[in-house]
Amino acid sequence: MKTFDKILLINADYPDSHYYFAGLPVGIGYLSEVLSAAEIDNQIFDLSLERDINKLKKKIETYRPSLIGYSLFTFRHRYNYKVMENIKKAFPSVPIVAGGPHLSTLRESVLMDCEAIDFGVTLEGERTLVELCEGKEPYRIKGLIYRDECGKISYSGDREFIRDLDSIPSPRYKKFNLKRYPKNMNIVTSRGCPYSCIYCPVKATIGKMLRVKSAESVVEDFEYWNKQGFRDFSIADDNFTFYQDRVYDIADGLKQKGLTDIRISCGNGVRADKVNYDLLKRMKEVGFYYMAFGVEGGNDRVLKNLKKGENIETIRNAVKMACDLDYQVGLFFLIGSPYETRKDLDDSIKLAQEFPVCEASFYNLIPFPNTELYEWVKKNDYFVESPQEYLDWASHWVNKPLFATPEFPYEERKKAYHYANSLMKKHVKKEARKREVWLIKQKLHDYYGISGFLLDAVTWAYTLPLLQGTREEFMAYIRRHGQKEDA
Ligand code: B12
Ligand code: SF4
Repeated sequence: MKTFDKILLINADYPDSHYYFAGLPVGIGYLSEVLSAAEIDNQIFDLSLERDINKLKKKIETYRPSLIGYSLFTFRHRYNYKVMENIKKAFPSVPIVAGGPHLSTLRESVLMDCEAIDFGVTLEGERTLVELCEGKEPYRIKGLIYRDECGKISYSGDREFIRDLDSIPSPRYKKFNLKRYPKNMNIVTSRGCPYSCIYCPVKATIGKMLRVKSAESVVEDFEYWNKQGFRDFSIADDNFTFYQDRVYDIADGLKQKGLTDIRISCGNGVRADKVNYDLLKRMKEVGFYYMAFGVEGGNDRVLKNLKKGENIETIRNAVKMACDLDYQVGLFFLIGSPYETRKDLDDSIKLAQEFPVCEASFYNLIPFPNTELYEWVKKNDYFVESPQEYLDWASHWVNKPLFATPEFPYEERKKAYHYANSLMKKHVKKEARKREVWLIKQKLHDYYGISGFLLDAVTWAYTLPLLQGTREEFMAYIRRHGQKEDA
């Protein structure tokens, strides 16, 4: 007899943000799959898609779950606490279990701050959730935060990582209405990252130990989604190229399976010291077209202070290789790393300007709890916003420095963000347009099945009137056409 036999999994909403409707949630995809494998009935409600709490309540009324699972990032957690409180008020007898990066980062304090949450799950949720549903006593379930009979919040300790990722089924999103999501499939082929970058929350959210899926199983995922009509894929790993042999095997597998008409982007960033010319060339041959690099700083002193474990020469070489191989390249930089000065930032800007990239973004650093950066800012009393406040709204797209140092004061940081991003907008203009034209060309090819000279001619005719326009007009044009195509 299962304690919970009907689970409604909810993807959080992030209102008023750049991240409104972020696409298919991979974590919930995995959870739904393992619940189904354990013969536990489950359904999904994606609040970021529906954006209507009344609709959610209706869903609960009709589906009548015995447990509600809520997936949370730290970003906009307060709004989602309110949603859970609202649900609890309407359905007091249905327990709520919350999981996701927010729970792993802030742990017991989440249950202290939101009384509506009955259970919290840290790190990977698959096995913890199934054990909870199967009725194991909470104190015996590793990875579970729970309230005991006296209401005291307890934690049973971290669960061991799933070492063999092939042992859990890959998400197939059978419970999702796939038609309502962008036709770009997120693929996650590994979990964890062994590096020690001082600002990175990944070790808290999914662990420092790197676990990877086998090349065969990754190729199977591509093949499955390609058969469902998907041609665009985004690798969302933190460290996709760590084991280079595996990447070669994936490339061989894609070729053997005849998956020659797919496009793969590495938009979450790869490490410059984990690629080389031959590897990038091989990846390009099998459909990889976009490569982002987390550069972070413009000189070795800044990189050393971030414990990035790379130097500028390695980064410069890797970016050059990717540009030479005609990848669309994105570069990400941080503003205000420990001991960074305004002059150091000029090194970052100069570095970005060396390359014909289609994207270069500068972000204010976010100190996440349980990172070395957070402790450093706290120890030095450098916060200008209180973590309790900014953890709710800080994103890389908001120009509000969260801390400031004597070397790089608040106002200078703000100006630097604006200055660097404005300069980059101009710098990437040409390549960004090329990318947009290229994307239109791919869409024309997909929709009308044309290729070769005819495709070039149609793309030219389609995009020519726009090439004189501003970037904004151009983007508006693409959006309009995107809508038409999707309708
Ligand atoms: C892909 C991704 C995104 C995508 C999201 C796509 C999507 N729809 O899911 C996009 C680009 C939109 C995105 C945006 C942002 N992201 Co992001 N993202 C990631 C990334 C790279 C991979 C996430 C993933 O799919 N992992 C694979 C799955 C299997 O793991 P998972 O999602 O964590 O799910 C597991 C567990 O968390 C748990 N779980 C999850 N939900 C639930 C629910 C229940 C009920 C249970 C029991 C368990 C459970 O079980 C799952 C299976 O094991 C992670 C890095 C990472 N490695 O975690 C960062 C990461 C999660 N993002 C992060 C951040 C900061 C952001 C942004 C705020 C960026 C910014 N600074 O502006 C925004 C906020 C967006 C938002 N919605 O809140 C941080 C999170 C820190 C935190 N404490 O919240 C991470 C760790 C990256 C980082 N280095 O900073 N992101
Ligand atoms: S390499 Fe990337 S994912 Fe790994 S610790 Fe550094 S920033 Fe985080």
